[in-house]
Amino acid sequence: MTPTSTEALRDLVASSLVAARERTQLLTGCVDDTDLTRQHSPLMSPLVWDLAHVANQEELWLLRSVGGREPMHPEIDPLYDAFEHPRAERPTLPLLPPAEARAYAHEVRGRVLDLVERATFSGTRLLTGAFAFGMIAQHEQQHDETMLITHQLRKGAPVLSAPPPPPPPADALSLPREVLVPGGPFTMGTSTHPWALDNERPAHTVAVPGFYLDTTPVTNAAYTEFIADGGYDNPRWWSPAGWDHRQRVGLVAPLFWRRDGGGWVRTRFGLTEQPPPAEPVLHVSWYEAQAYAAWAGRRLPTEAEWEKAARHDPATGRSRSFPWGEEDPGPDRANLGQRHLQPAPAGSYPLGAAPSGARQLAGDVWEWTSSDFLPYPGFTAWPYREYSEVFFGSEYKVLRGGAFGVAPVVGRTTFRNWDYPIRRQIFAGFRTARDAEPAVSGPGA
Ligand code: AVJ
Ligand code: FE
Repeated sequence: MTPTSTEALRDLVASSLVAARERTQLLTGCVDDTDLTRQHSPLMSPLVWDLAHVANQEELWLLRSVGGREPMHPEIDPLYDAFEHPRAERPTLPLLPPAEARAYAHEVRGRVLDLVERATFSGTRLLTGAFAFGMIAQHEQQHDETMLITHQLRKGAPVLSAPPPPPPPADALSLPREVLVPGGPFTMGTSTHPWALDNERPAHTVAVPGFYLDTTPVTNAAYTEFIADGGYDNPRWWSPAGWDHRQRVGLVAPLFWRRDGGGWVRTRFGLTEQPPPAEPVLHVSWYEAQAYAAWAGRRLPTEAEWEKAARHDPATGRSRSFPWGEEDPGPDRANLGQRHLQPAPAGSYPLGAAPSGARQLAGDVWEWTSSDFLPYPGFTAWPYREYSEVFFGSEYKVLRGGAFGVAPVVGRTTFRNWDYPIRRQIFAGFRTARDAEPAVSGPGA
């Protein structure tokens, strides 16, 4: 996405906002008002909160900050400020009922599209490269993913449907288990992508020693072996905090899995089915990912390793926007955009492979990394501290790559997601890594 003319940028802004709204309408239009206002999990907001929050942020940033307009309904602002009310509290607030939330979102959007018609996308930092518009399209898409998680947590008959991902290519079963990423520096983050968010900036050089990375995310079949081998019952594989958590909440398998005779079934958007063996495992916490990696004699990749494997091109020494290069993600390269309601089998999307040979580094499942969510050197909060800065620290772990429910506008390879290491409702899986050169052992080792 690097439109060269104002008109191309205008079209990109409009189509990005429209795509986000179509998805919001799909996710909020397929359930009744009771379902929209109910809380399906204490981890999530009622869907009607997400809907009005998306509109409120759009009003704040595009109509007020960029457009200089007066607030439309200043009295509702505090209701939709994510920092004033934790998710668990939101159902008790005097929220706009569904019809009013829809009308508000519609009204804001109409005025925003008028603004887009006249905007010049220059003069202020918010306007340059249409940043504020891109940020708002991404914000709505991020909440669409949040709403998709709410749908996954919702009990009841399926209301969403989508075709399954295409079958994997013929070579999927004969891929090498891991790829080598040779040691050396690479460029992490970006200073140039106009819609990159503050935590992806600035670009900086990071030295990464050589390592091996799984060619694909860890599959349900591989993860089931870990379960069958007693992985959940052996503290040896778990970090102390992970084991403590595993004991306290009684983890035995990924979220949404349950025993069925000798095997397992899972629920996925209201359907109960056997976990497809070749599909990347989903709904595991960072603690489970870490235990699996230890059991496999490996470890999680660091965030820098992950990004290097995903975008460093050894032929040019440069970092790409996507694993395959600069072209926007299409259906032949990555499972993004909620085209499907599940990850594609491991080994899919050969056209989306990174220079390292690793596949599915964009789309399918978010991948836990071993890293804490920290600012890059030279970070400055922009345009608001509450997007990233207030979350930096060791409580949150970074996830990379995006899942099947991530929109292409968010799917660039520098994008950083983060969550608590206990979280499992997110569309998270992982892949494992190991050092290329065995570490030099210390005295007595
Ligand atoms: C980047 C997914 C962690 O949902 O908390 C939405 C995105 N920020 N509204 C979140 C976000 C503000 C954020 N994550
Ligand atoms: Fe938000």
